[in-house]
Amino acid sequence: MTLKKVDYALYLVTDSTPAILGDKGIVKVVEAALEGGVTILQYRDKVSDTGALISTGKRLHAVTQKHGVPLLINDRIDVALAVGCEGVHIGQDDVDLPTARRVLGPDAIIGVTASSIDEALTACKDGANYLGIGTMFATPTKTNTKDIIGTAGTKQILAAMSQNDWSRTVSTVSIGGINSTTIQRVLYQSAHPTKPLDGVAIVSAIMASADPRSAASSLLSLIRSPPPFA
Ligand code: TZP
Ligand code: MG
Repeated sequence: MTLKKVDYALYLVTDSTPAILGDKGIVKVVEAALEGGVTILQYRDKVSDTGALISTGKRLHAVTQKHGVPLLINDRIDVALAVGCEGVHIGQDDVDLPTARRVLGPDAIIGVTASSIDEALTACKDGANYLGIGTMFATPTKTNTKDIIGTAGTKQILAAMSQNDWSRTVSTVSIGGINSTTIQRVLYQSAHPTKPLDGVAIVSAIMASADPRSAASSLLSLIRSPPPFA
């Protein structure tokens, strides 16, 4: 299996809390979402211990490999190494990017959360492959987010990336409160002329859905179709 070029269009971020996953199995939900068109997966699990993270990570990796989609682990470079997956996503309070790069190597996909222009440009300089820009809108999925930046704040970050020549080398996704109602507003109101978003990162609109396959496929159609208000 060879991985396709990284496509950030529909980036699924998992959640293992009962409020979102319910009593559904995470691997089954992810499998359905991949069938619906998810293009990249982040295994984010704040409840399991290290052993369970590694074993679920390996099961998820088997499924993502079947679909030719990269798997990243949230926060934990040790778990990413043990799983042997494609990379990690780190926040501002996690291990620093240069350390993650040193440990995981030049080919790993490393994403960083950025809520401000400073955070974004620092992550670009330090060699991030992509930025998770947010929080876009307030969301019950993650209530301890420090900054709600909306489409205007996101566009300012994209503009700063463009002005500093990071447009082509560093990809971007928006995260927070993105669902079938908000997705086109996010994509088109955030877009800077020379640096549009490469995709959207979504938790509950897929993970909490009774039908994750069709949730993913409807979201992907919205991403690929022009907005009604363009
Ligand atoms: N980081 C910023 S907001 C968020 C994360 C992990 C959660 C987004 O969840 P949802 O359900 O897509 O709003
Ligand atoms: Mg983190």
